[in-house]
Amino acid sequence: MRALAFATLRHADQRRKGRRAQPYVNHLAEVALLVSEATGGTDAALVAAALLHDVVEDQDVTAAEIEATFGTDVAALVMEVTDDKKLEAAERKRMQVAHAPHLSARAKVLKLADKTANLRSLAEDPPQDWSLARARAYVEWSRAVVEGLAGACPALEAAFEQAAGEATAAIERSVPHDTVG
Ligand SMILES: [Mn+2]
Repeated sequence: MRALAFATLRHADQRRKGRRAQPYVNHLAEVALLVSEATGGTDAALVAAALLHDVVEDQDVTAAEIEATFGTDVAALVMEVTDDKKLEAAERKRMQVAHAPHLSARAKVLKLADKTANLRSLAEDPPQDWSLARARAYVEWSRAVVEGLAGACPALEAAFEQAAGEATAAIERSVPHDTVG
């Protein structure tokens, strides 16, 4: 609950990119629920890390601050799923694919939950300014990352597959008819 309180304060003014501009904490709650269910409620530190997983990348919180407040285990999990912001966007995406197989087992579960939640969002409330090509590329990139997480959690991998299928269906439904064929 301390992690939830911390995350709600830090992400207070951040919104998702869809038309509904949902509060960013909705995403954090969804990822936390997915990892909680995937681990049968046995890994409170992983749930805390799920609530905090975007706070370094998006809100400029430091690893040291997370470690001081939540301990080394939670901080290490958050940093495992945090991109190096010194790199260009394309390189960061490439690194996620390259690093996925080498994450710890628990970070793989968190990564799977994040990618599942993001594709559900893409299906339900896609970013308004994304082209079809960008949305399709995002699904393909997500699949490439998740390939590297194979075996981490069969139930979440199935949930990801479902979300990826729904995202692709939603994207293709949105294609204007006069441009088909
Ligand atoms: Mn996320």
